[in-house]
Amino acid sequence: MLAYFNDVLKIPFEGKHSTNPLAFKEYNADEVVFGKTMAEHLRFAVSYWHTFTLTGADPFGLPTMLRPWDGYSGLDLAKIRVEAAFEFYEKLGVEYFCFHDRDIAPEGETLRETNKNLDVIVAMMQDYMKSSGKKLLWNTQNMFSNPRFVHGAATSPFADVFAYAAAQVKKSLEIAKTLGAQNYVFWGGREGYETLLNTDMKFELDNMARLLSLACDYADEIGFTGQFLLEPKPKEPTKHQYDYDAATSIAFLQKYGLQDRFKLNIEANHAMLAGHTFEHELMVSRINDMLGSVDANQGDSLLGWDTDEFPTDLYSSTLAMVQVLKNGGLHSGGLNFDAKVRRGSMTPLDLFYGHIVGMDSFARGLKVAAKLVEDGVFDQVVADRYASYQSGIGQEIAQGKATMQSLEQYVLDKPIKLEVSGRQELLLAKLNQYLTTVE
Ligand code: XUL
Ligand code: CO
Repeated sequence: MLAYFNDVLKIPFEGKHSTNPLAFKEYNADEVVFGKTMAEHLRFAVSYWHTFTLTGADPFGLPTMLRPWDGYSGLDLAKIRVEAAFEFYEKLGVEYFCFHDRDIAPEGETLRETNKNLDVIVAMMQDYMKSSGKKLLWNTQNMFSNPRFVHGAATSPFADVFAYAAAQVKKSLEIAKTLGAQNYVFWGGREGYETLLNTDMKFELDNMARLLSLACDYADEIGFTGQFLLEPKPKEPTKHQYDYDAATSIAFLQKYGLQDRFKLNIEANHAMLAGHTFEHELMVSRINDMLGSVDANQGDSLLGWDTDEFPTDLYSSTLAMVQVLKNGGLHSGGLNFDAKVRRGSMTPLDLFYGHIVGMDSFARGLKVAAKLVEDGVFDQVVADRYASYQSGIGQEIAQGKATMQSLEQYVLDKPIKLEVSGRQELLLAKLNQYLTTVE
């Protein structure tokens, strides 16, 4: 087979003190942590779009990326990308990948032609998946790039566009079934509004839910059993996106009776854009039994847009992994690197460096999180903090036995004096201690 990444051999684990830039320092796939191997906990996936499709172009500049597939176009380009992609997964030692329909095959003049192009590439992927054992974590549909989606997809005011969107989802679900996708994602980049002055919000939300319901019905019809995921994001490209954050998305799914079919795919950079931390969004999802999968990346707090950087922040990866462990794992989900190398990092080697630092950051996060959870470092503090609900009036409140009258009686003559510390600085010191000392 042709090799596209000739400078790179299979990335080995060499440990903390390795000076080899093409080696893992923390990620040791078979090492057992907290009862499972690192590979089983982390379930890393490569995003097809950032790594094989996008070019480094931004609103101010032309493509910068230097890629082994430069110079090809159309279906030839799509085929070479598949070959290169599977070589990349193998050398990196990642078991899963994710894609949008339009990442993997070019659009034709009609949907019929586009679907034919997809069939060619999907058949090729199926062969590669069989021989390599690599798996599809999820696929999704791109209903945001083509100008037909300028006013939305399922939420477009134009019925023809809704029909097109539905047909696109139908085809992508068939692909999910063919390739055995473990999950199926909906991220609605254009499902929102630019101005309320021309928007029937209620009708658009009803239609967004209608398409998700149609997708559930069609999945049942063709026997696709993967987990549906909705990916919250507050804005960009629309001014306001309807699945704003985890809480908004959960309320939306509950209102339309979709909560048992869907979980959430939580992305770190989207959390930041919504004014939340990554761990906040993970916790909101977890406590509602809605944490399905993760788009592992990071943003830049000085910028108001989705920079999709590879995750390197060890605080964030550690606190995220605490939530994942407390969720009992990600089940059919995984950690998908919805992340791109910077525009100036244009060589193929940078693709490896980006993924290696991302994988090492989450492996380190996993090890530290496992010890924090095992030692119950924060659990005891939290339990102590709410101890007043274990007996007396607190227990009556928690058990729903207290009434307005009984509560008033209880406090009427009782001075309330609170001199209990939240111990925030001590807890942060503990976190630092674990981050620097866990082996
Ligand atoms: C966009 C984004 C998407 C979804 C899949 O911000 O995160 O790539 O992950 O459509
Ligand atoms: Co994403």
